[in-house]
Amino acid sequence: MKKQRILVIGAGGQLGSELTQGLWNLYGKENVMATDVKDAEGVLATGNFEILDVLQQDQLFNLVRKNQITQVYHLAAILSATGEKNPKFAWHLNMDGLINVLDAAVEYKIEKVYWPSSIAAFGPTTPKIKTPQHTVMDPTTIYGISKQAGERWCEWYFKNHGVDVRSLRYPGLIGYKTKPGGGTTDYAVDIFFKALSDKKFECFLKPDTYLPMMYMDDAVKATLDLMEAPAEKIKIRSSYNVAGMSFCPAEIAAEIKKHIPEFEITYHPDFRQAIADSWPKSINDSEARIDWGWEPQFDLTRMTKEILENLPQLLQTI
Ligand code: AKB
Repeated sequence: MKKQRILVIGAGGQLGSELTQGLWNLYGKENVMATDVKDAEGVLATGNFEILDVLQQDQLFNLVRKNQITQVYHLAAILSATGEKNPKFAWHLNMDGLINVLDAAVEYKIEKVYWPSSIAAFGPTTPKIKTPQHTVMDPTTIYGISKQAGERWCEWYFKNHGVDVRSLRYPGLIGYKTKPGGGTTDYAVDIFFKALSDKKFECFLKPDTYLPMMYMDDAVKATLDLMEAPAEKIKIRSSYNVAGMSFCPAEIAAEIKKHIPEFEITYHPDFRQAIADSWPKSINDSEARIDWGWEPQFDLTRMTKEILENLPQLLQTI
């Protein structure tokens, strides 16, 4: 089998840093080149790392050529809440970054490309419960519009240039090792940090706002399972629905209270409430289960226990 040389773009982010470590385990640290616009921090700095701005096509093409890259994981993006504050830049980064990567795949015959879509590609008239794979998509945020357009670009490069591009529509991702930035679902990460430090948390969403969510270990597993599946099993070249769990702020607060009885949550909804209200509450991921065997491992109870058992130790080392 040909040796794989992996490029991760946006490796310093919430998903990127954990996915890079998953790729180290699979392909060996020496075969993974992690990149970001900012310097490497923490564990990332122990592997191959270079600064890369995906918008600089020359930089990207040179790096791919010099390192004989065979697979790209392109994760650099502006998320939903931050995107609304700087819509033109969000569009520029999210779209032109993706097109630069797809062009590099054509130019250098990259074997496989991974690009994440999101539940944000759905909109207010999408069926909200068990949202199907193929349905109405009318995203209202610039982030969501860029994800929907990105899905179409991926499918187009697959059909017209044969690029083996694969994608997942992630729910809100919850991890504790790296803090997320700029998402609407990020309250479900911050709540753990505040529960430990202050024993209280002010939530920017209403108590009964259900959203699809996924624990980081499941997100890494889903991504690697999708990328490792034989090409003929990948029937969807836009992006696959994947589900982990679905909960609202009141439910995650109640789960945390089981471990930290004095924990209290208060609610002060802001502009992110409208974003959350435009998204599905739960996802039907039967295509992913049938086509390449997707199955999540974590529910709310297991995830909460795992985070509250491990986060205090990690906070001591920072
Ligand atoms: C966000 O909240 O913007 C992201 C997402 C759902 O894609 N976490």
